[in-house]
Amino acid sequence: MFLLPKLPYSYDALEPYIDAKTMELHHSKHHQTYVDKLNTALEATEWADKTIEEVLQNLSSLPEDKRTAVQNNGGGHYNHSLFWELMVPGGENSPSGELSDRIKVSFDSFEEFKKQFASAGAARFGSGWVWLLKDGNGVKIISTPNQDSPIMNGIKPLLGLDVWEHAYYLKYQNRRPEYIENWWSVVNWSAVAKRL
Ligand code: MN3
Repeated sequence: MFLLPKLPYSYDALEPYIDAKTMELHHSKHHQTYVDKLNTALEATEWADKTIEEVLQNLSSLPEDKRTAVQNNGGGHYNHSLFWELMVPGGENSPSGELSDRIKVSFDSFEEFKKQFASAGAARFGSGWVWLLKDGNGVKIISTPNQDSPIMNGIKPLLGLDVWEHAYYLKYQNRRPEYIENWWSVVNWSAVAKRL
């Protein structure tokens, strides 16, 4: 049985960058629905008591009629649980230590990294996520559709950004690039660094 995690801050804590109403709907409705549908899909199977990571890394072993529901809703549960943890009221300006070094190896500068990450978010057609992953001595950016997640390939993402319209539409309407620009203000870089 999977449970909706409590947010580590209040719904209005990420204002003005992410508004309270969006956070409330996103957490208490969207994420809750992924959890509920995941539980329904896995009810009375051996997978109901595994960790979400185990389930998502073994999608091909699941009963075939459950696979799509678990990919979408299990992915949604994992991705959002991570997303909440990677934001913090007030944010932090930039990464430090090994994370900062890795970003410089791959992108030369933090500014260039942010530019490319934002471009990947803007370019994702429809709904999906943008991710930062480890890559050799550096890091790389990828994006995935729907609720697909690097964890489905056994890769633990360092950072993820939800670019579904439900993540920003109330405040930013169609202005996804503006949402992304503001989201940098609430990124919890120490939480990202801990995932290295
Ligand atoms: Mn979402």
